[in-house]
Amino acid sequence: MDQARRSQRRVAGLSRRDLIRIGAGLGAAVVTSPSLAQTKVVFKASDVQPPGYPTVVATENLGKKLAAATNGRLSLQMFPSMQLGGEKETIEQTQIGAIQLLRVSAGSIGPIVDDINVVNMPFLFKNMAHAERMMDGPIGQELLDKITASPNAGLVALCWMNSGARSLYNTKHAIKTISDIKGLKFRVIGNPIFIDMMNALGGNGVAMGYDQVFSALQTGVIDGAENNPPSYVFSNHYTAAKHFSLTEHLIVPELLVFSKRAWSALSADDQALIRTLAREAQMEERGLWNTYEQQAMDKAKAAGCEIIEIADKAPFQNAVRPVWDKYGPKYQDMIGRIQSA
Ligand code: GTR
Repeated sequence: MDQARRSQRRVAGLSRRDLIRIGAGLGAAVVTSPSLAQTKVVFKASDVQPPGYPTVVATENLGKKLAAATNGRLSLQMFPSMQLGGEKETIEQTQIGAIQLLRVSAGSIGPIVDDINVVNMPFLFKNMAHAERMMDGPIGQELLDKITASPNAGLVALCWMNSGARSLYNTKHAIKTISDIKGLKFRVIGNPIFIDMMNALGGNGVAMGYDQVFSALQTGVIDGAENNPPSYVFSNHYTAAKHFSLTEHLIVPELLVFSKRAWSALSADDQALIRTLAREAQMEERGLWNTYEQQAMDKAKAAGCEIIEIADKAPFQNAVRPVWDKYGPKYQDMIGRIQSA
């Protein structure tokens, strides 16, 4: 092989075999460009939420900054709206490295990393500002590190994102007091804490993928679900379930995680860059969230949905005591620290 051809095949100091090995390790698209003497890696990013959703926008912006900072060597392609599968499936794909960057709910990570379930306890956070203090401070970092250190998770946790508070909505009637929940079937994220919570509130908790909720509401397989206003509206659940009660029983933060397999193929500098940009995404998403949540509420009202304020949440808080009795002792220390954050 003459010198010119040899140097064409050696990109950024790497042989063709090296490049193929790195590409396989990253599970990402690797494009080599001889003229640029550069290896381009395009990470696959996934979110179950639609385009325009705050988590999707903040992650896309992370990708743009990554491309700018590396002269296009690293970039990401976002697959929103469950294009790559529901939340459970995309976690599995991230674990094996087929997806590199995933935005996922802490509700879905709890069954994989038990320590994370502490943030899935009903009525744990007093309000969003309290949850944000947890995310931004040492407890937030400690919980991210627990995911990363978990040997079976296969994930590197990069940052948190705001997801507001989750409330109950249903197709049958207005829920004004706790007795109105009785006998109704509510979809929850597949996590035993949420099933127990729903049952403790007097309903029947049914675990189901986010991708199935809309049609299950339409066909009557479930009577209701629980989520934040943007998910209620921008996943179209509001067109089937007209009664939205502001129970705000859960404040479940979101997470941005990287595939550990792909992560270990990156240089320390690239890892540090991605961590920095993820922290920026955490802050950016928060600003987007407040506007988007307001838009969702306005849209639901304009569509004639009944938005019910719950003046007294105490009966709901009392009803979930069995959940605290069952799971609380396990997380006692962390719960105490979060409560005083
Ligand atoms: C949303 C969250 C999704 C997913 C969904 C669900 O609020 O953004 O990641 O967890 O809830 O209920 O499945």
